[in-house]
Amino acid sequence: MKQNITRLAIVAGVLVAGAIATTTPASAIGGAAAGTGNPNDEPVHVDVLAPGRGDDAGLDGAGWFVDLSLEYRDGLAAAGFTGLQLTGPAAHNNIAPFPGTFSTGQDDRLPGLVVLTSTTSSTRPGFAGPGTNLANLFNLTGVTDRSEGAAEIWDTWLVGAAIAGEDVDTVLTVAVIDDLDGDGVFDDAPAVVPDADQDGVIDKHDLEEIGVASNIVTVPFHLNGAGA
Ligand SMILES: [Ca+2]
Ligand SMILES: [Ca+2]
Ligand SMILES: [Ca+2]
Repeated sequence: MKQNITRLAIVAGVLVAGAIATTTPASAIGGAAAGTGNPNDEPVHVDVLAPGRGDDAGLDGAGWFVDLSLEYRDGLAAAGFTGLQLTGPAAHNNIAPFPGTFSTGQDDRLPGLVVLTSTTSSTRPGFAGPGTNLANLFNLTGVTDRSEGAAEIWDTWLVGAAIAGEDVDTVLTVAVIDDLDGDGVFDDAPAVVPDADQDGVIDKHDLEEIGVASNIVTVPFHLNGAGA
C-alpha cells in the first residue's frame, strides 16, 4: 500500500508539474479562431493550455501533454462531472483515491468532452483512427474555480504511447458536445466521432454537424520522433 501511495504521488507530481508548466493558451493566440463564433456566447468555454500551436512535442511520438481548461457556465451538474480523477494505464486504472476509467472513448468523469487528433492510429487496439474520442485517456481531472455558479475544470493527459504517430504533423481538436438528449447535462460525447458531413475527413466540421456546447479549438503541432 505504501508503495502504491508513493507511485501515485509520483504520478501526481509529474502531472501537476505538467499542468503548471503551461504555455500561452492556444485560444489566446488564435486557437479559438477555429471555433463557432464568440465563445462567450457558448455554455462551455475550452482553452487548450498545451500543446501550443507549432510546438514540436514529445519523445518518440509519446510523452506529450494535452492540458485543458474547461469552463462550464452552469456549474458542475450541467458539466456531467462525476468526480475527481487520477488514473492511467495498468495498475493506475480506476483505483483510489480518485478512481476513473482509462481507455479510448467517452470519459466517465467529464462525459461531454471530445478530444481528437488528425493522425490517431486505426490499428492499435481500441483505436479507430482520427474519429477516436481520446477523452477517457486523460489522467488528472480537478475543479479549479467555482465562482458565480460556474465551474472551471482542468483536465490533463500525459500521452504514454505514440497513438498519433511520430515525426508527423498533426492537429488536435477539442470541444464539448451539445446536450443531444436534452436532459440538461453535457454528457453526450460519442466514443467515435463519425464523418457526419461525409467529406471523407473527420475534423471540427463533423463536431459542428453533431452539435457543440463550446468553442472548438484546433491546434496544429508536430510530434517529435526522436528519443530523449
Ligand atoms: Ca476516465
Ligand atoms: Ca445530455
Ligand atoms: Ca467530415
